[in-house]
Amino acid sequence: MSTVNSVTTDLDAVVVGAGFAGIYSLQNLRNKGFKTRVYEAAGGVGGTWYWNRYPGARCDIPSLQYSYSFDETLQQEWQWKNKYSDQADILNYANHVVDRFDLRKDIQFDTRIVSAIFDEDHNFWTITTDAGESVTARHFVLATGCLSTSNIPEFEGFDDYQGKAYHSGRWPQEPVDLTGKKVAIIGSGSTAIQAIPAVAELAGHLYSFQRTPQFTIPQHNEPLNPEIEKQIKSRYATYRDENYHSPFAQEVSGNFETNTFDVSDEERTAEYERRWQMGGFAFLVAYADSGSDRVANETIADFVRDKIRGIVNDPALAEKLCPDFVYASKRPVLDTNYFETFNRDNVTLVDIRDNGIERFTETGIRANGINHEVDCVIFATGFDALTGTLNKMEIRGRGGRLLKDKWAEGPKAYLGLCAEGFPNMYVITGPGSPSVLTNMMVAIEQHVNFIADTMVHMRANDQTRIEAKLEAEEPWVAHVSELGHTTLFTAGANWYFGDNIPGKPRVFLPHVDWVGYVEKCEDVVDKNYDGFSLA
Ligand code: N01
Repeated sequence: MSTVNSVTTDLDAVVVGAGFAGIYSLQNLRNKGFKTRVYEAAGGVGGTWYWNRYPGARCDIPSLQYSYSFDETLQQEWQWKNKYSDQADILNYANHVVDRFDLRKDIQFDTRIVSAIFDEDHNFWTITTDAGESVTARHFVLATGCLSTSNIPEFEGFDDYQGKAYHSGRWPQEPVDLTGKKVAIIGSGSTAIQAIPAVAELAGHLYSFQRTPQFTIPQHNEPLNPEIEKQIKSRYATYRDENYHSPFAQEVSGNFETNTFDVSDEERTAEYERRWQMGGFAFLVAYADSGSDRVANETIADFVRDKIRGIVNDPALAEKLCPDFVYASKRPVLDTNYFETFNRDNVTLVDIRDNGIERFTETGIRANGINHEVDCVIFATGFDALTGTLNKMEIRGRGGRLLKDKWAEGPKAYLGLCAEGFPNMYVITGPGSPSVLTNMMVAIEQHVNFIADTMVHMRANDQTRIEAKLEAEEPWVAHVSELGHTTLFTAGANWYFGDNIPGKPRVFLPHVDWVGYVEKCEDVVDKNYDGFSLA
């Protein structure tokens, strides 16, 4: 509880969202003596892992890394089953952490925050729920997730369609029985590539509606090797620290000294084969220039296309599955038997590259002049990333200004964390921070630690207001964009730019250099919160 100018707030901090960012915010802030409450729209914790229950949902960061590092006993005790964990295991873990640290009592479920208004005379936020309840707090922490607002494109005739329809990111809590059903999956991104092999095992027939084929690398998931677990756990803190200081905040087997054409064709192909067998995101760092030079990058694209041609039996079908964009200009994907699935008799690729989906009908989806009758449609059509959820709330900062209006031409936040005009408000893994280009667990912990330490600093110095300065925010936004354009992440249409959402301003959202970002944050603190004004 805080008091300033004789105003006492109900809480020190309100946190929106009980995914991994919200859970750790609560744990950390409560530990530091801040009275904190989390509001969560869902009926349980887990965020992304609460909602994304579609068949095949799995993390593509190894379990021993995609987990909290903040508590040594927790990380030693918890046992993962697999090298890469599925949705159910990750959700179990989230629930375990919440119970282990007795956090549930400070989380209000089934409650959506609809507005937050800043009182600039007394430096606090009034936060209102969809039930009309209001609460005041000095600090307002948005742990709302990067991919939490589903994108369901508008399709002609959708209202006529009589079958079932689900978005992957709002999968029902009750089981969905796809056994023997005719199922359509729209999309070919990370979600669809996980769902297609799993649904094909269940469905009578699966139609994959593909607008843009994707590069995907085998994940090679397997039961967690006890020897590797033992070895990592014997030096877990050091291992975490090494990853914290590595590109993308994870263990990378990178070759940062040699360029692609420094080696012979044979040597390069052998290296790519090794990385194909290794799985994971190994291709992005195969050579120093893999992610920045188009010609170098094309050798990866050629290698993967040859793999597709080797896996898919029908040569014409294989060509339809071959992507023709710059590798990693869309988010790289990992799979389990994705291309193999197209050899099954019960799977049909519907190539909509040229004409798109014509319309929904009462019985299914019409494309290329054919009505594909289905019982169920799965929209694997992605998200309004990073800004969608924030812009839906009425967030008013100084002078009653709406965050959505400030961000009308694209999001602006210093360090991707704090927006000028919105004091005492923090966006965890927000636009302009490394977020989706990292191991999110590490990025979350880094942001939460920054916020909690800032609040401690303010408390120690009798300060009640922190705000990003415009003269720090503007160059930061330009820097994020410039840095992005030194890489091939920006070399195509992409949700990193908001290209998937009609009308969304085209701004490159993630900061591409995790290591540089962490150094910058440390430097900001060392220089007494350089770029912020504290009062
Ligand atoms: O969404 P996407 P996603 N008609 O936007 C297609 C994370 N993630 O849910 O490319 C027809 O990538 C669209 O086609 P196109 C990860 O960061 C992580 O798959 O626009 N098709 C595309 O194929 C990922 O990047 C994991 O031509 C339409 C697809 O829908 C992010 O979430 C697992 C269409 C959307 O792909 C989003 O992935 C899953 C239309 N009108 C997701 N509109 C992990 O493993 C869109 N599409 C951790």
